[in-house]
This record gives sequence, structure tokens and C-alpha cells, in this order.
Amino acid sequence: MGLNCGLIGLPSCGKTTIYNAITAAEAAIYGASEMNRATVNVPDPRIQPLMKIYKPLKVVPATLDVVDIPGLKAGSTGVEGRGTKLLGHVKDVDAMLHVVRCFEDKNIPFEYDNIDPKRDVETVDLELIVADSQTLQNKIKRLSKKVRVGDKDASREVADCEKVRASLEEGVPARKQNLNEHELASVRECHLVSLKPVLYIANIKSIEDVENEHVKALQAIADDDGSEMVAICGKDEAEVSQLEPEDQQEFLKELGLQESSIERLISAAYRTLGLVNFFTAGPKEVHVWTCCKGDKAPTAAGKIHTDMEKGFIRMEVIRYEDLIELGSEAAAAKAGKQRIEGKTYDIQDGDVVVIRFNPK
Ligand SMILES: Nc1nc2c(ncn2[C@@H]2O[C@H](COP(=O)(O)OP(=O)(O)OP(=O)(O)O)[C@@H](O)[C@H]2O)c(=O)[nH]1
Ligand SMILES: [Mg+2]
Repeated sequence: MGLNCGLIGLPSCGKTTIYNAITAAEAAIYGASEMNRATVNVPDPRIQPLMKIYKPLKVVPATLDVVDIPGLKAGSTGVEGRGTKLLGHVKDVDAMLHVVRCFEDKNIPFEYDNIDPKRDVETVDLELIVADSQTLQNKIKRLSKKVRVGDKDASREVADCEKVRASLEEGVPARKQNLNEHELASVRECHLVSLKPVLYIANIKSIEDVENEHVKALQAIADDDGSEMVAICGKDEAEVSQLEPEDQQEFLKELGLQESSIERLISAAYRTLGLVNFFTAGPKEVHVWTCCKGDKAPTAAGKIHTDMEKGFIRMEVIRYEDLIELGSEAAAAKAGKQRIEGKTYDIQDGDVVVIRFNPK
């Protein structure tokens, strides 16, 4: 399972445009009333060099699932509100990509007459908060019978839910509540949308516009949140995504960029979620796997196959850089660059691994 992200924001802030840029799709822009969903390959500049070494029959990149929902209007989230339904589509995502309009253009209709990232973020956050408060209330109601008959676990869960809900009512999104492990466990099944990590996307007029005051305002919000912000010109990027790969490179060069904004966005999403990629490679395939930073070797092996986790014996690891520098696994091994790692090894970004395990 790859990384799963949901695009949220006010109406007409540019979500679908950015969705199109990420997925190279051509989802309808105007009057979009439904959601869009796509799976895309995660670009990783290490794939090509690995292909040169292994000449594999196939390549399996990491994937990113993106969900694009229509804009959340102020006050649209309530008991039977449309916002509640929309947010239901992003309950399962790993992270929110919160798009904020940071470009001024009187020709493009918007919810408000001016651009104000702080207002916009607070407005959307409030919708998340209302939805979560409702979800918690439902859970509290559901557990009330158990509480009445003296079920201690239920009582504790309800107490945690009440606490989170009280802070939500004060306007604090769950992600900013510093919930402890116990509280997190109590609310886990609720899939609170305001608990999900956020990556802010400043949608700007052009790539030269990264310094504008609205981008700075959004950056300050992201800093305060402990989140990251990426500035993207959704419109340009959507056009770039329609070009042939060589032309895309040419275009980026003209703009003086190393990588496309989408690559920057994905890197930032990886950082936000603490994700890393590792590889398995051979003549059959080069395969990119995603896991969490700090995952131990057996957990990483489990991404490939649960049997590999259960029967894990050891992991043979070559750092990507060593492999590229030395040109082959054999040369890396000869140079003493192939390590044998056990169950307590923390998988590192760029590890090229072979798993040894006891099959069932
Ligand atoms: N100038 C400019 N216009 C943009 C940019 N991004 C989006 N737009 C325009 O803004 C309008 C709204 O964009 P959408 O991508 O449909 O916005 P959305 O957030 O998906 O809107 P809803 O789905 O209705 O909530 C369209 O007319 C886009 O062409 C941008 O970077 N620059
Ligand atoms: Mg849209």
C-alpha cells in the first residue's frame, strides 16, 4: 500500500488543478461536484541508475493515492451537511494536502473578495473540527449504555473522547492537542480528520511568485503547526504534466528548477509523514517500497510479504550510493559495503536489500 493523500481546501482554491498536475489527469475543472481519485507512481531519481545496473524486466515504483474532493464551504459541515459527506471521502487518507489560494486574479471567482490564507485555513479547519466533534459525539452516545452498566474501559474511552471533543469545541484541531498514546487509541476508530498530518500547498500565480505576502502568511501558519508548506503554481504544473517527459525536463530547466513542483510536493509529503523508500533489485525487477522512518528490518520486510516478517532471519543491505559508486552488488560486497543486519536494524532511506527468511 502506497501513500494516501487527500486534497482539501475552500472552493476554487485550485485543488482539482493540482490534482491534475499530480496525476497528469484531465479532471473537469468547472462545477466539479464529485470527487476524483487516482493512483500515481512516485518519481524517485534513484530508479533510473538502478535500472542501468540490474537491467530488470520490470520496475515497480512506489505509489501515491490522491483523492480530490470539492471545496469545503464555511458552515457546510453539520449533522446532515454536504461537508460531512465530503470529508467522509478523506477519512482514510494518511495526510491532508491543504490547498490555499495565494494568487490574486479578479477573473477567477473565489469564495471571498480578497486573498487571506489565515482566514481560509481557519475556515477549513473549523469544518474539520465540526465533523470530528460530531463523530466523537456519536461514539460517546454509542458507548453510553456500556458506561451506565459500569464498563471501565468504555468509561475511560468516553472520558478521552470528551476531552478531545472539549478541545475541539475550543477550536483546537486534534492534531494540535498533543494527545497521548492512550487518548490516540481511544479515538483511533473515529478516523478524525483534524488529527491527520497536514501539508500546506500555496497555490501561486507563477513560480516567480514564491515570495508574495500570502505565501509568507501561509508559511507562518505551517511553522506554527509544525507542518511544511510547498508553493506550487497549479496551473503551470497542470500544463507541464501534459508534456512529454523530455519536454518537461526542458521546461523545468527554463524555469531554473531541478525538479518539478510535484516532486517537491511528494518529497515534502514523505517528510511530513516520516516515510522512506527502500529497494529490492534484481534481473526480474527493481521494486521501490515505502515504510516509516525508524521501522525495524522485519517491519520493512513485512511490506514485501507478511511471511518475510514472520520468518525474518536477516537483511543484507547495500547503501544505494555505494551500489552506484561501485557498479554492482558483487563489487560492493567485495569492497565490504554489503552489511548483514538483524531484527533491530532501522531501515534507512535508499537501502538496497535482500531479505533472508524462513518460509512457512
Ligand atoms: N491563475 C491561476 N489560476 C488557477 C491556478 N490554479 C487554479 N486556477 C484556476 O482557479 C479555478 C478553480 O480551480 P480548481 O482547480 O477547479 O479549484 P478547486 O479547488 O478544485 O475548486 P472546487 O472543486 O470547486 O472546490 C480554475 O479556473 C483554475 O483554472 C493558478 O495557479 N493560477
Ligand atoms: Mg475541484
